[in-house]
Amino acid sequence: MFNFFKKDPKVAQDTQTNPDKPAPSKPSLFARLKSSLSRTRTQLTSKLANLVLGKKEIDAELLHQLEKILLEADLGVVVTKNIIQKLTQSLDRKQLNNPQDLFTQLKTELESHLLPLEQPLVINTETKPFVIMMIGVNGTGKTTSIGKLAHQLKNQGHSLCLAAGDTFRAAAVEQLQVWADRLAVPLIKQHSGADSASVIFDALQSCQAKEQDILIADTAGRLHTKSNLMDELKKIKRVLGKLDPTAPHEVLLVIDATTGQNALQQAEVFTKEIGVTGLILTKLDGTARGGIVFAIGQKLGLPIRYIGVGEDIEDLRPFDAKAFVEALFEETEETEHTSDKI
Ligand SMILES: Nc1nc2c(ncn2[C@@H]2O[C@H](COP(=O)(O)OP(=O)(O)OP(=O)(O)O)[C@@H](O)[C@H]2O)c(=O)[nH]1
Ligand SMILES: [Mg+2]
Repeated sequence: MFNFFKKDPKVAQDTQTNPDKPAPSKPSLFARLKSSLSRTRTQLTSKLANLVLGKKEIDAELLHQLEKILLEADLGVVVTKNIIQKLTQSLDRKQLNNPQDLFTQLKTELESHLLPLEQPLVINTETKPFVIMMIGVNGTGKTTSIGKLAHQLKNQGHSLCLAAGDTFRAAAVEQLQVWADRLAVPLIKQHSGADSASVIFDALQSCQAKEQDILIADTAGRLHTKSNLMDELKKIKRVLGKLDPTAPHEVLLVIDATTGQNALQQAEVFTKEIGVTGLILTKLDGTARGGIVFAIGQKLGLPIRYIGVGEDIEDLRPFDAKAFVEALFEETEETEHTSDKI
């Protein structure tokens, strides 16, 4: 695929090399984001490139083909229709004169859908502890994201503790214990099968006594029935409120991007039943359907706090709308981007 875009200066800043410093071999955040979105990029932008290949003009038929591509990349009907409508208006006003115009406007439209969702998690340090509850169906990446997030927050200088609130799945406590040991943060836990709300209540008490900055509570992704799970999560919120009426301060819903439209339905249930303040969208590295970010954003209007782009500890990223769209459109060959090394 050939590159339609010059590097955006705002994104490029992040990837500048200081000539005085030897470049470490670690790829920049942007290069990593780009490589993790490669499957979605193939699905979306490579098809776009083929679509306009050899074309000098943009016409209604081409926009029709574009509509199909956007739908196949899981952007969802509403976002796709909205974008095609805007492009059609520009075509009618003779503002889409060549493929470059089309790509430029498409990028702008994509960004404008994502920008309102870019609201990073802000830890209120006056609230001690700031309580984060991690929820979502089983296997979406809750426990792993807790580990990655705890790592980041600790590096930012916060003291924190973890609560092993998934008392249902065998080995869930051990999984979180591995993270707690690795990060050297305290884990409050009980035996498997214990009451989840009681574990998290104890954890908050302990965290309050130690004046820790942040508590992150893991929860189960599956119980015997879905209504059991919702009841348990509601109970956890209730008991937290007994110790601190303002807790939980953040309820993060973890969504697996590889599950496409299913993810959307799950998100709607959790949002309605529990109340969600932010999203973590995981496994964007494992899907060609990263366009689901647009559909989820449009449908739920909830802030996307983080995206998961791999299994490494560093692979949880604050969501950056501009970088996300840029990564979908940028050329992949690393050799063309020597400045991508930091
Ligand atoms: N490739 C990739 N894998 C991820 C990402 N986030 C999580 N995973 C993997 O997804 C799998 C499930 O992650 P968990 O954190 O155990 O999921 P969970 O939601 O806690 O699952 P339950 O405890 O069963 O409810 C693990 O193998 C993780 O390494 C991501 O962003 N990218
Ligand atoms: Mg888990």
